[in-house]
Amino acid sequence: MTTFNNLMNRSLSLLALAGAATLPLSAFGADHMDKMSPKEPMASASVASPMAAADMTDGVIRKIDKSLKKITIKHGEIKNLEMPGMTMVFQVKDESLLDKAKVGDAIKFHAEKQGGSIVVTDIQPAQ
Ligand SMILES: [Cu+2]
Repeated sequence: MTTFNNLMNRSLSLLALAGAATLPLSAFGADHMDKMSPKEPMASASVASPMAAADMTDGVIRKIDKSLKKITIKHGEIKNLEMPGMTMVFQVKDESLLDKAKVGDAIKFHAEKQGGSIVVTDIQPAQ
């Protein structure tokens, strides 16, 4: 009996935590959480990943190759990839990201791992 009550208390407090975390999200988010096991260890990681997608990194464009969809960026630390600052070549997700880009531009960009390579998915002018 004691073990059962302890388990119930733990599950309830985990559910309460999950509910609080999804409060600012849509009804879909809350519904999604209801179907998850409260003991699911990946629950917090899957909640955190959409926020990691917004990580922008400072950089300066060194080289652009539109035909190969590649851009060379001297970049600061990329926190979501745990990469220190360096100059390197990135693949870009979409060629149109290079339309407004010019060599020497200071930018903020988002890069993430996609299928084993690092891909730039967003480029914005630095403020
Ligand atoms: Cu790098």
